[in-house]
Amino acid sequence: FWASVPQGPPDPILGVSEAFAKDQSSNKINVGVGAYRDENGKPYVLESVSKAEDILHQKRSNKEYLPITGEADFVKLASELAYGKDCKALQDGRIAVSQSISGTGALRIATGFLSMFYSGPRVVYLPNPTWGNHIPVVEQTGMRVARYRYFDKKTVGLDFDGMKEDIKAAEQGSIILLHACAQNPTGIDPTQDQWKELCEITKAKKHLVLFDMAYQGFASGDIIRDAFAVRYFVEQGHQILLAQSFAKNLGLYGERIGTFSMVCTNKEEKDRIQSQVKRVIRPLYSSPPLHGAQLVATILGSPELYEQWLGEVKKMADRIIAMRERLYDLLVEFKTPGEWGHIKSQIGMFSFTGLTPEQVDALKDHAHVYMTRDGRISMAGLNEGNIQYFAESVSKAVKG
Ligand code: PLP
Ligand code: TYF
Repeated sequence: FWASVPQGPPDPILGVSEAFAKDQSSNKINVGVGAYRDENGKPYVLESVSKAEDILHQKRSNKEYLPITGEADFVKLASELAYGKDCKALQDGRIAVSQSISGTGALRIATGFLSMFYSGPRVVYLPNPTWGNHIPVVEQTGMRVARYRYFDKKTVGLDFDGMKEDIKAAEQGSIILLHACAQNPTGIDPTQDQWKELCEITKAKKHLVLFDMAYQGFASGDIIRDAFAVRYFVEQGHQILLAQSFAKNLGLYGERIGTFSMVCTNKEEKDRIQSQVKRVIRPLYSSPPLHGAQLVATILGSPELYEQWLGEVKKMADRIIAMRERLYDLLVEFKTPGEWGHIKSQIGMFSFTGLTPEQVDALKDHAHVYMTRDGRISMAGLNEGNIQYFAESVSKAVKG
């Protein structure tokens, strides 16, 4: 049956973890995948999550199926977290929200829905560069991918003029995907003033904006501040689509918990939209998983656990910032050729170092240091125990 099926390529990011796992060296370092590690390099389970686990365990609740659109308390609390409790559209009951299989699942519902119902241009504009999985998630539903400029190699910053030009030049009514905060892989976000401009431009062109919010809390350490773009666009009347993930900010990677939502013009439209979102979800997985939704609802629904969680998000963000400063200082100390200020100015989980694919290969082959070939590093993979060796190895690779 399957003689003609060719070998598929490995995921460029998860493939790095596979190669890392095979390496026997004791000083190996994985700064590939974007998953938080604590100061000992270990996966981190948040204390607020552990407490919520205990509460759920005591409850001994049943394991019935959830509704297609998910656990009601979770969906309500999660959307308040993204849009803000005082969001008018939310209060009006005109945002269609569903639980999703984390951020990826939300994006897939989005493209599934768009491919069935969107009458505008069937093209999704993605930033260049972007998270690699965006491309197949769009293409699998028969939509086309186009790109807008985002990263300026010369300044190692945002190419804001190029971004605006490309978004303006896109056919009216195009779908524009925007990373809500802590852009992956560059670690560079528009400023609040730049967001305001983007809001106007996309509105003038009647573009449909799809926000991907996978790192709320990781950009600034402040959950509310990181929701600025999403909330501002909605305030300004944009009918956005939103993919929300709790993988990073609650450390719930494997629980696969998030939401997909669409801001509608009124409640009647929301009900119609929601009935069709259910039709997108049903053939994919019938209904979503229970446990992650209960965990998140327990935390967001308890003032005490919520406060504790905010502190834990800040702690993760602060540790990453401390690593940025330390890495910068060490690269300078080792007299590494080039300018490294961007390591400190970039935000979120990642730093886009500017290392070339050849330097990345050399780091793997000679130093057992693993990262994606675009030179992106996950800052969370660094800690006091390995950063000296990491910086020294990078310095050597750059000197050639
Ligand atoms: N979007 C971006 C930009 C990401 O970096 C990620 C990866 O973590 C996701 C979406 C989806 O992640 P998940 O499906 O684990 O929520
Ligand atoms: O960019 C990252 O590292 C995260 C994690 O197929 C990730 O977004 C990477 C690849 C993938 C799923 C998640």
